[in-house]
Amino acid sequence: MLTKKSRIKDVYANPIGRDIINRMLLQMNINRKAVTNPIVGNLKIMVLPKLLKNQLDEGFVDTLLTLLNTEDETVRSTDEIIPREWWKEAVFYQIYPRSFKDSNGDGIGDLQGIISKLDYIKELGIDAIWLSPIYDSPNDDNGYDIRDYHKIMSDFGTMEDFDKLLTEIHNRGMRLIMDLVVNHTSDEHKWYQQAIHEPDSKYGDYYIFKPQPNNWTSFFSGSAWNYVEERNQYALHLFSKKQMDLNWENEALRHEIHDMVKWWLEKGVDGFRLDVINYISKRKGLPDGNKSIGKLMGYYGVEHYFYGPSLHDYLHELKEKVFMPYNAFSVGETPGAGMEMSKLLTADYRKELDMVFSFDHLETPGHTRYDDYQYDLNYLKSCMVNWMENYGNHCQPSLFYENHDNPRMISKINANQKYRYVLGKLLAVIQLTLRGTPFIYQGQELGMINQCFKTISEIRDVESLNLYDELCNTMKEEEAFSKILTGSRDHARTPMQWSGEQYAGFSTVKPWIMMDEDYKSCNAKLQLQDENSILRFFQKLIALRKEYKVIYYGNVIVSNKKVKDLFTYYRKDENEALYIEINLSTTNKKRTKHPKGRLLLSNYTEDILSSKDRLSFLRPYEANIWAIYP
Ligand code: ISL
Ligand code: CA
Repeated sequence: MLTKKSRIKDVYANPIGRDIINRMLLQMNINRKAVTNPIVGNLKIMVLPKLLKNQLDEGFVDTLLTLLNTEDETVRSTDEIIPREWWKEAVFYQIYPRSFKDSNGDGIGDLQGIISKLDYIKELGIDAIWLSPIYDSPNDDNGYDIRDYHKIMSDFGTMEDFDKLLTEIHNRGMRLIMDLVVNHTSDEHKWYQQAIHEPDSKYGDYYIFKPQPNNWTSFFSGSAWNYVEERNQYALHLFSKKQMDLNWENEALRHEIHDMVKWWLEKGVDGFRLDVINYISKRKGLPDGNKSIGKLMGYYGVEHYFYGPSLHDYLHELKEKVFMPYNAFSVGETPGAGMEMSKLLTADYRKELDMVFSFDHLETPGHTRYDDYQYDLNYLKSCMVNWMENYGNHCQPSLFYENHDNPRMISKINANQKYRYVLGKLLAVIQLTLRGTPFIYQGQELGMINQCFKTISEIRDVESLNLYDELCNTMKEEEAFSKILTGSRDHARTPMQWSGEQYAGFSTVKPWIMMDEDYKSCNAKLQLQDENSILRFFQKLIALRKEYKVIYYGNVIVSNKKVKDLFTYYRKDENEALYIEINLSTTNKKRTKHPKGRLLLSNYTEDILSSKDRLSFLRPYEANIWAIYP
């Protein structure tokens, strides 16, 4: 049992203690050495707030102790052989249906549109498709607010269209992963309607009601509570006012969710991506959030639900009763969960989730998505090295840069068009040659970048629109809009760029969200005809990954760790070996050694350099994959 008198090193030795202190240091952009050096390590934990320049108050230590005394198990490390699984070898492709392909000329992507592009996805080398939500929804948060789990959203088509899509995907030897949004439902879902109109019915306890709100805030701005006149109580919503959090403590509710998931698995779905799944267990009594943590994180109360007391029990139950009987795959979206928590959620012998998405590598320390800064690839290197060396063989990393909630990665790193495609290819080399399961987001394979939204009227995302309104209380509209422009999720939600025709071949009419002129030079049709395009490069890279199985389970041996702007590593097993060398900067980078082997793939196609130069340095953002002798 850890107490205020415990030493910082003992708290840091606790898996949850380490994750939380690392998160605070990341938020404050303080190097871990600040707490890992022996002098500090021997200090009592209660001095930590002072050490961290009083950005955290006394209450933080109490919260920390409450959290870490709920969990003392550490995932045992092993160098046993990694168990083989299809999802450890697969390349996943995420589709945001609303923006993928419109088949009936209403400007909105749909299921028949996806069916018409399955051959394109298959030729890319994809093994499994993750579909963002396609269920009936009033679209307050574009489908992440579900009204009926057993019905297809009318914008996207019918259940017949879905059955056809599933069959066509399976006919091509691919798998389909659905999005499971069960932390909350739409306030129009019949469960919620019955909960507020018949509070004494079994549904009355399906959601989280309180006589008075606490200080928790929503991720989409404002309080996390709606006043419900019908019950003269307040109802919790961590996201939009129309996304009501479910009460997972209610066993009847959990069983209804289990039955719903089984219903889709009976249809032949191969697995699920589980939306904000680490938020489903809230601390008993729903206490106020600690002010200093809230100020630092930007959201109040998060410490009471991002790793709740019954999370593991609920996930273990879901795995045993639902996923295992169908051998279904599961990947959890777990914002805020550190590496140790991720291990406890995914270690194969714990039978909870197969994988998680951790987001710590998407913003450099001290930055949030809405901060205007240039992302440093050396930070990506340090994150990847940390996960490759410390995640362990009981756990499978997920490898991604983009999804429907984040701006385009190329734009975050370097907006100079000159480097656009060579940089996109560099990112692909890292994502598809490290140990882990890659998730490619629609358009990433084309090198799509952020769009030039001109006015707030072109923005569609509830998170951006709410934040804009909030910012306009304290700043001018232009300033508020430029802040939105930096981090808006809409950058990832503009129409897929299929061709140079009008509306990029996405639709025959004006799409539901704007797009700028970029599609005229960046589109799938052009790139399929260009041997050196990034699309062709992704095809070759995925084919290489399937040929060199060392990439799936081989060891990762990183060299030049301390060399800035140079990321080099080996993939080795008893049969074969690869050497990957990458220049993370826009200046020529001296090589520390010349690989002896065969160059398999490079993001530089033309060999303009003399062999001598060829040997001595790497060009800007150059990334090469060599086959070397084991
Ligand atoms: O990054 C985020 C918070 O800092 C958010 O973009 C995101 O809300 C969070 O990662 C959870 O995302 C998921 O749940 C949301 C939905 O809006 C997102 O699209 C989904 O990915 C609520 O369902
Ligand atoms: Ca349509």
